[in-house]
Amino acid sequence: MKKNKHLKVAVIMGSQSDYKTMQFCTKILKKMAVKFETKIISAHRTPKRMYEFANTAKKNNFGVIIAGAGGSAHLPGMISAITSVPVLGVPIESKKLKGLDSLLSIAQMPKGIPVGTLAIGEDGAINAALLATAIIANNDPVVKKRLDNWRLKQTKSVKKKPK
Ligand code: RP5
Repeated sequence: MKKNKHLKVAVIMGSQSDYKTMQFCTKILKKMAVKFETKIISAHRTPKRMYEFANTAKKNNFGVIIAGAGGSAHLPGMISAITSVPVLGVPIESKKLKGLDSLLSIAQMPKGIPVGTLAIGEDGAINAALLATAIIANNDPVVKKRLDNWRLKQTKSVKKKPK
């Protein structure tokens, strides 16, 4: 079997405090049976850990990196600067600015080093997992089928009339 046939997703976050948001992401990945690993990596508190992780991400068979960060949320951009593995950024809702700081920090990457930016908080964490699943599904028909079924179930759950 080719090594990259079953690429993993890395779910990284700047702090333990981000996990209450990022667990919405891991719940979806579990549902989709997509292989993932979680890690706390802070761009400013653990810069060596950040470099080491990003520098070995491709070799370690990660096909997508989801990075949650809050405030001056430089983690996703820094990771993307080190590796060409696609990076999806989840802006964590911050206490002072309600995540607008995180959103703008992640979305406003200058050209050349992209970060796919999701919505602030829980919605972003869930959509990051769905997007990562879709990326993995490009090379994995079983994951694609699971994702398609999940979407179909969601569609069917929408009632035609309000009660
Ligand atoms: C960022 O600072 C983290 O991503 C987190 O959202 C924020 C606050 O971190 P803690 O002070 O809770 O560790 O680096």
